[in-house]
Amino acid sequence: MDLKQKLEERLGTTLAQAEDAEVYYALLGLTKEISSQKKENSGNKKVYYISAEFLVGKLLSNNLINLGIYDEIQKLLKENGKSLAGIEELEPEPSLGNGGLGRLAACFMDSIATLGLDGAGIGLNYHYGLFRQLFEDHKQKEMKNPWIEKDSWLIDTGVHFPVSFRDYTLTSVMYDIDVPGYESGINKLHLFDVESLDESMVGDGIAFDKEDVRKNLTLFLYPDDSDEAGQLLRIYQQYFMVSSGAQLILKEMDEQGYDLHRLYDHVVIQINDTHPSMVIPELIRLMTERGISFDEAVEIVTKTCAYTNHTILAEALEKWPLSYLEKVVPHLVPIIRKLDERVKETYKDEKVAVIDRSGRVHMAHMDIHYGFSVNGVAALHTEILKRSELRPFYEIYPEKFNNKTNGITFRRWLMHCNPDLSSYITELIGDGWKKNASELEKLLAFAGDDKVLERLWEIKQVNKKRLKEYVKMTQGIDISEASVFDIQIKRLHEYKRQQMNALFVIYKYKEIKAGRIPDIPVTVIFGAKAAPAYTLAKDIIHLILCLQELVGSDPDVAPYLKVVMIENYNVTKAEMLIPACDISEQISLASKEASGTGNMKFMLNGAVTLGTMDGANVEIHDLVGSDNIYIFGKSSEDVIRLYETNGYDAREYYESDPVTEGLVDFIISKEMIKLGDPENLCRLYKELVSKDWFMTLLDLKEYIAVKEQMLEDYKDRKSWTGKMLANIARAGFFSSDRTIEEYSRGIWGI
Ligand code: 26Q
Repeated sequence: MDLKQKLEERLGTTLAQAEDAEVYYALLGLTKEISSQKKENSGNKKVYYISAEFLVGKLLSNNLINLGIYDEIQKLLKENGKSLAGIEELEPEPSLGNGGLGRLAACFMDSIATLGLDGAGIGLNYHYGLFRQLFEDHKQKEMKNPWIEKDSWLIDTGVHFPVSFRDYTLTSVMYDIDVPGYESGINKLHLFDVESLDESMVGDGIAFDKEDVRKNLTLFLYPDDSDEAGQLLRIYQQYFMVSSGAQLILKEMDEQGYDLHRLYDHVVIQINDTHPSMVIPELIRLMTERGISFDEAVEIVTKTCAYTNHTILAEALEKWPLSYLEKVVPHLVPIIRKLDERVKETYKDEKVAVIDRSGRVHMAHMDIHYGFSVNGVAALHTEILKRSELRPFYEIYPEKFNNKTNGITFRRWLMHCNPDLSSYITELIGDGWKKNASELEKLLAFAGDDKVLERLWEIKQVNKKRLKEYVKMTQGIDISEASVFDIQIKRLHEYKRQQMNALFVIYKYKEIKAGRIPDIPVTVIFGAKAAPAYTLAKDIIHLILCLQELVGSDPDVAPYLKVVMIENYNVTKAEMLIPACDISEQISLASKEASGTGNMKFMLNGAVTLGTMDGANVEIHDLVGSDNIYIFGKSSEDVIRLYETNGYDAREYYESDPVTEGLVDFIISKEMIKLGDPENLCRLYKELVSKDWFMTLLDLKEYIAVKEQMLEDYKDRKSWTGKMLANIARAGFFSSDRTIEEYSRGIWGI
């Protein structure tokens, strides 16, 4: 295939003469054409991964890599005076997810295609992904975040379905995004959109008329759900997604000539958290419409659906009031009532009811009773589900529970984001690791090889320099690649404890002010979006931005300590930050982070973890051993006990330790009040000393001590690079190819 000729045909001019933007669209078109000619993965059983979020990120480089033409295109562009990196900047990022759950769905699509499995994603085509974050007056401001241009990755399939709500029927239109596997066939990501959508109802920000559902249904990812209109819109979205998906599945069954009575022989539906749970009553409804008895429909659906739990935070477990469902999807209500009655006939324990005494539908409970599999996303998380959160269910259905530790695609999170490390690994151990990630262990043979360790250091330095230049260009902040890059990037949430890291910054600031100068400077980097209605999360962003200014403008401190909060953290920025990291901050309150996947990305790129024994950190610890990870903090058992016994008293920690007191007090010191908004700072201060629901002060002192130890150990370059190597070599387990093989064998039977 002559790629140059094909591109120039699309351009109508020579590559050398074309503008970057023209080249981008030509590459987009060519990539779509090449993947359309690939064979679709097929089989006699197909997995449908239904998810309200697919955080795919930019697709150009990823697809070029997976189609096997990345190197050729890169060379071609270079020969014609263009850079692929520059052209990629023109691609808008589809931010169709909030964080971990959405990014996991995208990694899974990549691995399902790579393993050649028959599968498809089902989701929604949000026109504005997660909001674009701006900083103004040290505060987060939300702007709309469009990604669909005249030419985009979307393919209009012409397929549509009617979706009926109480008051009207909408038409869903199916768009596809091709998902090419790495040197394999392709699968489809089906994103449903509403035909009657009206983008003009949105200004610059993210405000819009929540009532006018016909015009707004797919405008935004998870609009603010702090009021009733927001929650109803969420139910509209969820039903729109699952009804379209269920109709598609039945249509494909018909086309294959399969017997609907044996749906489960040909179809498995993986329900990604409870957001798509209405697919259960909807499928039952559609099957009874086709003449199957209610009882049989229930049995068929139960053998077809599998549920993944991603959280144990009570506030994130969906419970919809029946009255809301009556307003949106009254035709599902009698079905849900019947499903609830069956449960109540068999089990007296109120804790396992589908509908509780207050008339709320527990979506997870419906999934567990009417699905054949329940999985957690890391070993510890699954154990906590079995032992505490879902214990009554585990007692009824022990055989349904299983663990599938999360994973990440090494195509995006190593080959694409860190090409230098990627080719060096290949130079050392060959390229078998790209298809068989456990081969990374061959790197252990170089554990004592100074030349190899030195090269790992150099690659890290190059990546740090690249980040430094980017930070300077985009945010005007000077940082030095000679400093330790300490990075915490993830959604802003109290349980993830960005506030604890901010308290470390205050500690370091005070140390330096007192003349205790660190031998190696430290750069503490944050990236995080806060939900628009999450007040405390926004207060924490305010604190960090104030610290960024305080530290950066103090000539006594700035040479030794910098704080950078990256604006509008997203997948594209993660791809730049992760390869440049020395210390990976994974400091959630033990028992609260189901798995984490950023932790895996950092490890794979040679960062050393500073973390609690939470989520997949536990498995990282098991793999690398205590010498190659820094662990601190109370165990999940201790934390769970503290919650059960009401045993944590923030004020006690605050008052009994002068160091802790000094750090927390600093939040409302005159230096800070001068820079920031007293309302935000005082609210955060009060929260920390009087409530502190996620126990920041519990682990603070140990956190500071262990981080100091880490900074000390960093000085011994040989020993540090040894830790880097150990982390890279042991990361193979966290390939999403491994995770998907486990789903495939253990749940899907494909
Ligand atoms: C629920 C109700 C109402 C409105 C919104 C929601 C909602 C939205 C998004 C609840 C949860 C989410 C997202 C959860 C999520 O991203 N969980 C993360 O999943 C990752 C993949 O399994 C894990 O690695 C993380 O530990 C987990 O936090």
